[in-house]
Amino acid sequence: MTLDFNALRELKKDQDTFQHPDFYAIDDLLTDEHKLIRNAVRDWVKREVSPIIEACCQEAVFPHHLIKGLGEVGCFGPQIPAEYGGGGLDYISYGLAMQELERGDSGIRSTASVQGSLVMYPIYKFGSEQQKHTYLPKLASGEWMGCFGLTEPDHGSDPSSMKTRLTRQNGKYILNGSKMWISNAPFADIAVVWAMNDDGKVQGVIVERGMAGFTTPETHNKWSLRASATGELVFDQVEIPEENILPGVVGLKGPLTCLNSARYGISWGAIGAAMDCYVSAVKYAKERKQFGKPIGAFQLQQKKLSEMLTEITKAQVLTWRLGTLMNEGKASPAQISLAKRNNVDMALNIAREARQIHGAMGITGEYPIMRHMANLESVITYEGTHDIHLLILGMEITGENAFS
Ligand code: TGC
Ligand code: FAD
Repeated sequence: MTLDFNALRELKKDQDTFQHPDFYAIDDLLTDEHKLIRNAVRDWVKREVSPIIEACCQEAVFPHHLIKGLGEVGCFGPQIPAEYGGGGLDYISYGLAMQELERGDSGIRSTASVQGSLVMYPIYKFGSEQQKHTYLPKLASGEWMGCFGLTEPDHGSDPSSMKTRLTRQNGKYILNGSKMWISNAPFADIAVVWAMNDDGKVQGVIVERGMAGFTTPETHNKWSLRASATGELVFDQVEIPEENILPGVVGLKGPLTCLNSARYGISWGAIGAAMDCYVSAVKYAKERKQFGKPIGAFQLQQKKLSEMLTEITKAQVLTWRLGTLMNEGKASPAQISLAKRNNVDMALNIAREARQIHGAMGITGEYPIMRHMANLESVITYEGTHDIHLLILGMEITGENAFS
């Protein structure tokens, strides 16, 4: 399906007038730089994403043309040092950028968080100087796109049982196996892939499109994240040059360290989706009249709206504090799990309540509600499911591992 993006942009120009709720004046805790980044991404989303995103989701089209703009507005690796092409910004700036992108659509935030936290970050953290200089600047600008392969058809929550193998054969490294549910896979130029080496340890490698035996079939028929491209990574005797192996880490802590950064970004992103649903619900409740009054005059609707604002405000305070801990290098994986788990669940509940406030209109593409709700069904599953994050917290509290 070909969409006329220029026509859509013209048709829906200036229609997105979003202002974020800030009941506890969280803005007072932000620096001028934070607000600058937040506003720049928000303006870009209003101009480039909002007018086209509904059509993209309806038609299940990934808007490739947005990649350049995402790079220009600094959404690819804002937390990566500037010497490698990143934004050199702090974690609150990174979080605010993810919030604004997900306010537009979870799929667009997904594209950016995979690129920044799951492709650039491992290369920055675990790569050689040569790998950093070769890949990071091109990934920061969006000239190259990447994806992150951890999940396999038979191993999602339990990546330590992965089957993908990196073996030494006749002095060469050979990769065999497959990954599934990989965001950006169908168009990625490179893939950061985690495989089991000959010592039975997880090892990261950079696989480049065009390497013989490497294919990326697209996954179709999704009811969620329809504006994001998802696919498989298939490795059939792929020869990996030694310089493509990430030298800085061995073991599952490699991919899990990257997930800390991405899960943190999601905790902010989910607030964006929740805000969009809340703002739409408030407007609708004030305008829609039944029984001679705006529905917002009825107690039941006020309860829904009050609880939404309460939950958004709690999530804003939580993520701001987590951001300061991230900046100080003190955020623990369990603290990140708490925020990802709480905020995505919060956003999904708000989407469901907002859908009810919009009545039948809530199921249409006239409003963003159903799109956010369907997207959040993926967000609550990827980067560690809702239940896995609960078990991470349970282990932190009790010292007992209830995973296995
Ligand atoms: P376990 O034995 O607990 O740990 C193995 C090693 O890893 C260390 N570790 C961590 N290191 C850094 N950060 C963390 N969060 C860490 N968690 C654990 C740990 O200290 C240990 O190190 P060492 O040195 O002793 O070896 O591992 P386990 O096999 O028992 O698994 C634990 C569990 C279940 C929590 C983990 O496997 C897990 O988180 N599973 C969920 C899998 C997941 O989140 N997959 C996400 C795939 S990527 C994705 O979804 C991208 S979507 C992107 C988008 O579109 O936005
Ligand atoms: P399973 O692990 O099979 O879990 C099924 C159910 O069992 C869940 O409810 C889970 O909570 C529960 N469960 C599992 N283990 C336990 C336990 N020990 N105790 C209690 N309950 C348990 N992966 C990547 O590597 N890269 C990507 O870019 C990526 N993008 C994605 C994009 C989308 C749109 C989606 C939907 C997924 C993506 N994923 C990606 C995969 C994602 O990370 C996995 O789907 C997720 O980790 C869960 O794995 P699974 O789907 O195999 O579920």
